[in-house]
Amino acid sequence: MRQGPLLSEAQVAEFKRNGVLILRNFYDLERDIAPIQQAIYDLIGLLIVKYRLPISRPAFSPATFDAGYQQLIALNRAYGAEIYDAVKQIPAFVRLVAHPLHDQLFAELRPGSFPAVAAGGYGIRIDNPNEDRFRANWHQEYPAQLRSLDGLVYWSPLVPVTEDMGPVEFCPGSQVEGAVPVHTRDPNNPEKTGAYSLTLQGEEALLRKYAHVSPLTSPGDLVAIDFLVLHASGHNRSQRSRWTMQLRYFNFLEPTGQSHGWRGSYAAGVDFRTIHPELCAD
Ligand SMILES: O=C(O)CCC(=O)C(=O)O
Ligand SMILES: [Fe+2]
Repeated sequence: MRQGPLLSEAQVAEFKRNGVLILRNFYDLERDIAPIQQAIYDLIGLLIVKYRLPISRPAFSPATFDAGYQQLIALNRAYGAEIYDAVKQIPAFVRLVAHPLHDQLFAELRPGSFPAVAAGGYGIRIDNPNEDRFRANWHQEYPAQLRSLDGLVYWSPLVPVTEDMGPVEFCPGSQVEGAVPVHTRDPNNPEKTGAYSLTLQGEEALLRKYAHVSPLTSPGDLVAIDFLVLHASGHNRSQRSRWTMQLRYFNFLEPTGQSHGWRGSYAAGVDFRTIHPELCAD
């Protein structure tokens, strides 16, 4: 385990300014990441056997842990949903969620906080090529997650994220807007439901106010994202699914979170409008 602070003063200042910070090689690939990739490989294998699919794969390697997945979803997209629900229950992933460095990082980015893991606020996204239904619109994390206004998403890829894979787009500095009201329907994407359907009030004008960045990242890298910073999924126009991990921490000491008892949002079966009617723009 590393000793002393994880971050330099410059990194803490950068995060304060931008609301987003990339930490290269934050995780130990062999110890933290490869076991998750191995388990995903094994789960894909399990489905190939379960459904007797004519898919053959090379032996496991971290670089190609998802071999067979594109053929699997081409045969039946529902197999992909089965994998998606399964992978967040991989023990090595749940261990990563509670990685000791995560509370330390939170404490360094939010001095004086009491860090907490957002229950149900973790999972592994599989952004399939040319599939837009589950893309995240421009959003802030807070309405979709609640828990506390002061929170961080920890985002980390399991594959090297290339330009054509649609890296996440951020508006650095936009956290100063505070919580922005949202519409609960996406007129451009009526098929979207739940958290996916939220759209920001006055989105166009807001997005014009800030620069946009889409950093490229690799396995082992960690992106820390303020719960109030504006961000959106890119468009995956590559041949490979974009596998990325998300987990969320919040602060037990933040007053708004305390006032509603640190309740969760969609994943906890809560309609955020009952807690924050003022954040509903409908
Ligand atoms: O990976 C993505 O496309 C979006 C991720 C996101 O919105 C998040 O991690 O909070
Ligand atoms: Fe997000």
